[in-house]
Amino acid sequence: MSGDVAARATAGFRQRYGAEPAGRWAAPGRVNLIGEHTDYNDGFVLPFALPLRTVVAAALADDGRWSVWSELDDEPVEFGPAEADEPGRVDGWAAYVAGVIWALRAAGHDVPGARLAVASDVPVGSGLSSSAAIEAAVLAALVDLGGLDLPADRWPRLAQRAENDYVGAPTGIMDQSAVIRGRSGHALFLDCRTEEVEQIPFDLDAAGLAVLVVDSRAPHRHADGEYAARRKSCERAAKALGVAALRDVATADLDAALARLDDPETRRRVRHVVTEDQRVLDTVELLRAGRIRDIGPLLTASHASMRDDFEITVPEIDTAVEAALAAGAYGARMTGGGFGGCVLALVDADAADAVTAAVAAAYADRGFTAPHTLPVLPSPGATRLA
Ligand code: GAF
Repeated sequence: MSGDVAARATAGFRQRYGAEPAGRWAAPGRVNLIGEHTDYNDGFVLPFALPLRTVVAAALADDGRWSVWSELDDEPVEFGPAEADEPGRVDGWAAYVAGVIWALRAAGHDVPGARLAVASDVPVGSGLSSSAAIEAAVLAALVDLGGLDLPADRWPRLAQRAENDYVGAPTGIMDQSAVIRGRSGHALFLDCRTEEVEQIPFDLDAAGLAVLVVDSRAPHRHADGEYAARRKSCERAAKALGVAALRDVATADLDAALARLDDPETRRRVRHVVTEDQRVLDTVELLRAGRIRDIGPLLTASHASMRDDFEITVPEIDTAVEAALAAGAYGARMTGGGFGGCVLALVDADAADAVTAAVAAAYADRGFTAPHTLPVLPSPGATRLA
């Protein structure tokens, strides 16, 4: 896969369907600056959209069916309303497309038949939300092509429904919100209960800073089952504490809440979520005051909490964080659901190469597969391309 991602989607469309697409729609991947496993606890998150994007080239089809080609496969996947209306009937990567169609139809929208070709620079399985990217790009294409009456602030919930109920992954609303509502130069402060957002200025260039994303290349270890288990354990804890969600446990009441829980593992899970919500709020305060460097210790504390309390990190991830910090990063943490995926590190722009090299050297010492590191800037969310 080489060349510009939009050109690849267009070329794929022409080759598969022998016609010109009516348009091209793009949606990015995301990283989460801070606020992990807080979204499904009705809490706070602070992600931003990446410059890496998924592009869908598409046109209407008058047979009322859908055909989707992706550069991950040779042949297009084809289906009609019967398959789209039954969660699970379409599987693999195409389930994210069918899921969006399912969620639109379930919400009463008249989804037009379409042909779609998908190309992506968002790596699959790295924890950068390639699934939310394809959901959002397909959603943008179908809303536009069909002239559907669906304002963009309702897209995240709809895309989440596709993932929860069609694909069957019990994720929260962070990823879809980030890739749809992200804005260049800003992090998205999202209250996952009310879906209220505030765009928080995060101008790395002006501050002489960089955010490095390190793809740990760690094999995913039971990520789906462990994610679902964490979610269940949080829901059980909320019930035991008599609150609607762990977001309702105030930081000042944390010790009292922990004292009411018998199981030490559950106490650790609750402590992570409640302290992580507070770290998001503290990070937002610092960024509002323009103090970007000062968020470093909060990022690192978030990592320690995920490692020790939520227990979702793996050796490759911890190694990358430690090496980045030892090489002078202001802060570093795992980003995303865990059990592999990526680390982000906040560094001086002119230290980016040294930190990248230090992480690679630490990996080599431990005999891990070489990591892949790239600097990223907060980028725009889902959009139609010119
Ligand atoms: C994954 C999920 F999709 C998100 O909803 C969120 O829970 C995240 O893990 C952890 O913060 O990306």
